[in-house]
Amino acid sequence: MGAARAGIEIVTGDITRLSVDVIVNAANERMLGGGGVDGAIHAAAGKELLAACRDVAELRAGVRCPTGEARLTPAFGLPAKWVVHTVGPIWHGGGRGEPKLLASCYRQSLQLALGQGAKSIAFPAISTGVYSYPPSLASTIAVRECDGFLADNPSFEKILLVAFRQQAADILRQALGALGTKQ
Ligand code: AR6
Repeated sequence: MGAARAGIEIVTGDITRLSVDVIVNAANERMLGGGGVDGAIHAAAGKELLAACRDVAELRAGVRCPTGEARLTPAFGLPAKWVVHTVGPIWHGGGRGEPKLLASCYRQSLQLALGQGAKSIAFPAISTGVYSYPPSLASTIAVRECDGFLADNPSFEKILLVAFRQQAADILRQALGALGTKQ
């Protein structure tokens, strides 16, 4: 449903079905799949995605992508062209740098997409599932970072913020509305 701000759109449903240049995966540091949206993306993309993830260099044992960073792979069987894998912070109450790390996920993902010449990207609600980040706080960060990116990169066409459930969409819409009133 409708865009509250040009360039940012909130949609409800399964991110793996979207025909955008880039979809973002809420991965973990190992980058070898998991549950939630990570499991759905790997299942829909096929086994080649796992092989591509395995090929990403390990920085240290078991860490291909540290929390707050992002890595790019092709999207294989998905309608998208690329997958950006980013690792959101696990929520520990907010005092362990979670807001900065989550903002960094959005920023790095958007920069990687830009570097590929992408014009459209879809994000799931990073960290708000297994990693327990409060959805309203996470949504505020998501819309702020996306809005800032679009202000800096006006030729980028579309950022979809994908809510898996209606309640998450309502929370995102509220955050987008609040952003509008601050400017
Ligand atoms: N499309 C869009 N959103 C989805 C989908 C989907 N197909 N499936 C789930 N979501 P989570 P996290 C939503 O747990 O909190 C994994 O095991 C979901 O409702 O997927 O960052 C990884 O391997 C929620 O709002 O990611 C990591 O170990 C959002 O996606 C860990 O979970 C994120 O939930 C990462 O946890």
